[in-house]
Amino acid sequence: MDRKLDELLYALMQNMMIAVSGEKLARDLGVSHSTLVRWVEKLRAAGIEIRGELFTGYRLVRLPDVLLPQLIRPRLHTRLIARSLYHFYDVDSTNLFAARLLAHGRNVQEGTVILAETQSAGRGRLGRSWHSEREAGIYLSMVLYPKAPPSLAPLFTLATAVAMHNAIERYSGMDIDIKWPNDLLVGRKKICGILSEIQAEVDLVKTMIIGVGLNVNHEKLPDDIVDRATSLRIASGRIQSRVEILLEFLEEFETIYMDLERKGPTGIIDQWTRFSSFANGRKIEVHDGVRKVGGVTRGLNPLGALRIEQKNGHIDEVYSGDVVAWE
Ligand code: BT5
Repeated sequence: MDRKLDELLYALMQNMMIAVSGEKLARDLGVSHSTLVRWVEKLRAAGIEIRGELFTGYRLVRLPDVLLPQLIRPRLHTRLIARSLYHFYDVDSTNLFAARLLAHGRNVQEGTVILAETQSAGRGRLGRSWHSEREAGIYLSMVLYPKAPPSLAPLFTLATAVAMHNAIERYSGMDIDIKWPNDLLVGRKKICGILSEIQAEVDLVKTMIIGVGLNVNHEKLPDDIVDRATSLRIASGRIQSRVEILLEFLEEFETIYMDLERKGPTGIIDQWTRFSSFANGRKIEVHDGVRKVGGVTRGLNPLGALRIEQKNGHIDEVYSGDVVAWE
């Protein structure tokens, strides 16, 4: 369904300033008048402003900022990532959609990307939710089959954070920090979160779904997170292009992912350590789900675990968790 809406929107975008007759649109898209009217209503319901009706012709009121595959595909130079691309105006969660694709046993190509304009049930880690304002953020999931043991899984989350860090800095010139393990920050506020979910056998990851949520053009964030979350637009004072950031990210992620598989984790650990103010000498407290570990950060171990030096000099290695306090 959403693929059809994409085709209709793309046809309208190609005739931005003039009304296109409903008859011509229906003919070009190979559908009946009543179907066309239904699709126009669906696009309107998704917040796209379309003036006119079947007999007067349809016209876009303004150029919508939508992550249309028709705009993305021709500009993408990747060999693996996003060669297969799904785009939704509304979905519960892109990670859940990816999981359903895999569960239905379809032949899901490695690198498949699922994009959404909004999510009704966007998910964070440990059952938390992800605020997904329509057309304001990038909400995506990638399906991967890394040939790696489960112990290396955290490295792929770090790799994703580094790729998004590089993409945003390259596109906008903004200064982006990486907070261990999976957040990007501007100043002390979160702009991006990553949710990696794996299905694994004892010694091999079978499938990995990496979900990324980035706040791009939000003008404000909900009251419950406003004191610790922000968007690129709020932080920079400028509207930012979701399409450009997305393209940068997909290409950067492919390079880093292939390097990780070919050359091992050293490169990614080096980059993460350079870009994160949390890597070294930072006084923090981490909760790993079982215990709290407090101390001073001393870099990552080769598997991507954070090394924390406690007061007595003992070094703890933490593989996952939340930073609950930091200075
Ligand atoms: C994360 O979890 O940060 C992972 C978020 C992943 C979201 C993407 S969107 C596409 C894909 N499909 C999904 O369904 N999910 C992924 P965590 O570290 O647990 O942080 C969640 C916490 O961040 C929440 O409890 C809030 O406090 C806060 N939060 C929620 N929405 C936010 C937002 N838009 N910006 C900043 N912080 C937010």
